[in-house]
Amino acid sequence: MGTEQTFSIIKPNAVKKNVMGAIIEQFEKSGLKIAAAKLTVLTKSKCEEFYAEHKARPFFGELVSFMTSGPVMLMVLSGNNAVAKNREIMGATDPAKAAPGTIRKLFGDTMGENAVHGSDSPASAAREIALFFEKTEIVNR
Ligand code: FUP
Repeated sequence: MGTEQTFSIIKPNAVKKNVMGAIIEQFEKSGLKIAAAKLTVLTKSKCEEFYAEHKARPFFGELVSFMTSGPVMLMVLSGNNAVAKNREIMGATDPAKAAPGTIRKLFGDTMGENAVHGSDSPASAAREIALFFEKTEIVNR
């Protein structure tokens, strides 16, 4: 698998804990490179569009409310096998079940407030990146 891009979000609980640098260090240590980054607060409508696949789930309202509750860091990460690599270093969705040393184990609080988002496939990565970044905002690295 060659160089690919994935989409990452450092979620509001992790920004609040001031561990953006520590999380980015995990990305960089694993060989992933930041190709675009934006610190922002998501609007409700953009967040609902982003999580559209979860619209019917019972936790959807809570998820959108949390994800719009404070600043998030949106990133495009680039590297060899970036989608799978990022999923591996993030760990399981529930921090309590995430493997030792993973980002969610280190910095996640609960299933909902699990510190980071990462695309689950190259197709999701392409959709998610296009939702938040213009092509001209992404550098080649
Ligand atoms: P992941 O791909 O690991 O981010 O997990 P999902 O796509 O299944 O879930 C997306 C987000 O929904 C999670 F990050 C947190 C939230 N979620 C809950 O709050 N409760 C659940 O039971 C499942 C997911």
